[in-house]
Amino acid sequence: MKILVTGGAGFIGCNFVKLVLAEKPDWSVINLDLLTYAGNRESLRAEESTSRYRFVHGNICDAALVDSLVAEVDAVIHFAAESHNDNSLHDPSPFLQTNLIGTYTLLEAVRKHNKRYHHISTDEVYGDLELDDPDRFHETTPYNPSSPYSSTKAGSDMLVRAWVRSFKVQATISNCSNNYGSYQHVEKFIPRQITNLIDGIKPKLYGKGENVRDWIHVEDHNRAVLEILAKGRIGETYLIGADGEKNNKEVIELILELMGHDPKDYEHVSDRPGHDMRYAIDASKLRTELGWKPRYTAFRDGLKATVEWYQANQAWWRAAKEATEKKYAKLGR
Ligand code: NAD
Ligand code: TDX
Repeated sequence: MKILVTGGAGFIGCNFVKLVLAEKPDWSVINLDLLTYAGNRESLRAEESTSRYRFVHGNICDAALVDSLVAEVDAVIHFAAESHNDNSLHDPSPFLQTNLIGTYTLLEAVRKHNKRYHHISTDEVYGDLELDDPDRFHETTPYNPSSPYSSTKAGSDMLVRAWVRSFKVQATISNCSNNYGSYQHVEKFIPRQITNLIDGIKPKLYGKGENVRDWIHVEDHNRAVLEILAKGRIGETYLIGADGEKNNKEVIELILELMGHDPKDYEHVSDRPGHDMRYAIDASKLRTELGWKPRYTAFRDGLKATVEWYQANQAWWRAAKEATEKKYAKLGR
């Protein structure tokens, strides 16, 4: 099996490539990545010496390049995206380009070459829930995205569904909740707070911190993607989540405690405009149909290992940290 991974220099994509190379000895991987501010080639530098891995620096909107790479492989797993809500509120334009035009470009290539395609998406396409809502998101929840980021991801999902129906493209979609783990960009909530503490800066909580996210370890997400690739039904959507609901205040307090600080020693900063209140996934379809279950069931242990990874790998995040905190300072957050 030869696969094309897009966005493999990003957080989830690089963890996916590592998992595939480690556990699928007869698979080879091409990683197409533009190396935007969010991509880091160092994440897979060691793998570059493996003949089963090839890095291609390029844009998923480049139709000729995408066409030639898709022609070479059996399947495409599409992770590449502009992925940060705060950035999308500041400048939506690259989100429209990469998330919509990039997905369209890939779909046209997989249609032409009749290749298997898996689309990585987010639970944010469903909008948000009230804190006391008894229901969670499931595969039939109506789309109701809130931000430029989530609306472009929702649009990309719709393109995939239309290409399946109209052109019989062999595609599946997964919508996952918030991931945590190693190699996540320091602009995101958990790595930002860990690296703040390493640098002697107080963690920053948006608003009151009551917003709930449904945390899943990145490896559990990627193992679910492998199950969908192996056994998922074409045209189907699978929600991925590990019953990991926590509010932001709880997460920040746990990071402070794990790093030996007073759990109350954080700062409230101005809230994100339109801030989604709660995400929560019902992953029954994935569990019952494909037999997937998460391996990281103790959030505290997964978070502790993540803290240790950022402490031990400062060279990986140092350059991005400075640029990120300059950006947040301009936003007053
Ligand atoms: P990330 O921002 O860490 O990585 C994105 C990668 O895509 C980067 O390496 C970047 O260089 C690359 N990229 C961006 N534009 C590109 C382009 N035009 N052409 C080629 N490469 C390009 O993102 P992530 O957190 O790893 O997310 C990966 C995917 O998972 C995204 O589709 C995201 O919507 C989805 N997702 C993320 C989460 C999460 O919690 N991080 C949860 C659910 C779904
Ligand atoms: O400094 C911060 N303080 C804070 O309180 C940051 C950066 C965030 N937050 C809050 C905002 C959110 O409620 O923490 C929560 C998580 O924020 P992010 O890490 O920015 O993630 P979120 O906006 O929930 O989106 C993430 O999960 C779904 C990913 O970035 C998306 O790519 C994915 O689709």
